[in-house]
Amino acid sequence: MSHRIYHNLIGGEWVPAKSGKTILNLNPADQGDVVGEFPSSHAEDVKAAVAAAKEAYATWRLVPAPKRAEILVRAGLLLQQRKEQYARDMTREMGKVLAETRGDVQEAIDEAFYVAGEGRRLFGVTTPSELKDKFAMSVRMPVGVVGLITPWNFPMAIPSWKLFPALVAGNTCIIKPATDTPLSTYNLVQALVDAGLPPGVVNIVSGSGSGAGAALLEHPDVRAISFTGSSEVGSHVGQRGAATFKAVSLEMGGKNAQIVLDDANLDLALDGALWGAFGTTGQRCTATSRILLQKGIAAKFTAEFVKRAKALKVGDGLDESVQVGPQVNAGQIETSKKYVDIASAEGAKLLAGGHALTEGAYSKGTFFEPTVFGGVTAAMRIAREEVFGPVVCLIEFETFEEAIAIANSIDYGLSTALYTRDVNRAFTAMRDLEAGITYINAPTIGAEVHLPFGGVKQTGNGHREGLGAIEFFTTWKAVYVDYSDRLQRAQIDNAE
Ligand code: UN1
Repeated sequence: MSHRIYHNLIGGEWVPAKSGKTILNLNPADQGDVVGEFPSSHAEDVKAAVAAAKEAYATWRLVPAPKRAEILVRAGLLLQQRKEQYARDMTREMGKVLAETRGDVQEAIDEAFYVAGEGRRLFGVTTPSELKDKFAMSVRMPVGVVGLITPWNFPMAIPSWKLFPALVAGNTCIIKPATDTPLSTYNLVQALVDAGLPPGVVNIVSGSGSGAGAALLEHPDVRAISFTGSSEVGSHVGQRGAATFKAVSLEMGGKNAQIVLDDANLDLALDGALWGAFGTTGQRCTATSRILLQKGIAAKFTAEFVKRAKALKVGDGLDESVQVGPQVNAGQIETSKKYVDIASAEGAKLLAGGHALTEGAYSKGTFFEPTVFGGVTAAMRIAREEVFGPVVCLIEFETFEEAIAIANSIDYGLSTALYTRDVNRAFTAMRDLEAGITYINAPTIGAEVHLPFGGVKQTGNGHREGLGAIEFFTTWKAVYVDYSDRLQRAQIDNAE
């Protein structure tokens, strides 16, 4: 079957990688289905993209922010019109089920309208000067040319979290999409282009992390890098970015806990755990990968959870009756298998799943059974390390305080959830859980675009997307206007 060949977008032109090399984008539900062929870019392509972004910056930064925002509004409307097609493209390249890829496109639509509003805010502050007849204010300026490195699990939403705020703030961008899922970035950027985005303001350079990603990181004219991916790669990105004084925003791993207290609405907690653990085939940085169960409900919850996990329908995400799609590629299957081995060797008890699915229609893709481990203790690797697959572990505890301590005992701090009807404990957990996000009576997944998104400890380096993105994509300038017509020396003449 013939497939389409895609090019990089540089300075408004669609051009192949200079090397002529390409990477195939395969459907994880059917590896014989080639979604498209994308450039394998390297330093010379990145160089051209940065030059184009730099040139475009000279004019884009001067476009009034409310006008920049109008392009986002139009792009949001186009995404609404194209939602179904873009969701289908995304399921085909990434695997998650249609309901979820529709949600992913919806998240980009939400982001467009949310961030477009920022075009009429971008507030600065004024403050009294310490001197007479002097006016003091601070204004937000764009950072310049920014590099965006995005993951495969939210192939349109996460690029939108980075592109839209960067654009409204007046930056120009080079985006390097994940090698597994470039098409959704192309679709997103196509909507921007069709909405009237001028050439060079957004450039796409497809390729691997070691090829295109590294070159972006090393380029001296790139002033900021926003990265979402693993903590291992993120640490490297942060260190290399520091070498050329780039601002670096890192959003990385999680080992998110859902705590269920004895007084919880058990059905609700079960629904939440199932969705949190196996939605997106467990491939969210917010995925529930530890379920902490208080002793009183543990046995009942475990039995019911295992039953429901086993009943989930795994298959091609384009089939509307499927609940759990494939994992994105064979490497992820290997990681899931590796952690099943690790957990078994540590003495955890396999209660459901545990294997790759390879028979019949499954043989064409990269499928893994929804997997549940019981008898897990907080010290085990399966309770501490991110799997990024449909593998969840159950940990039992006696007291609420113990649950908080277990939840906090890991190196990550992205999302957490507590199921209880006790308002005092809910508020205590909201204060004491070490995480960027805490849910009460809702699962660990499902963040909304207009709240701060990000985490503590090895999940991040202090920045936030959503509410925090404008902060990252702007830099403050302090402006003083002296209208006294005489020299006034700060800290010296203010004693008068
Ligand atoms: C991610 O997994 O990197 O909160 C992002 C959620 C989604 C975003 C997840 N809205 O689960």
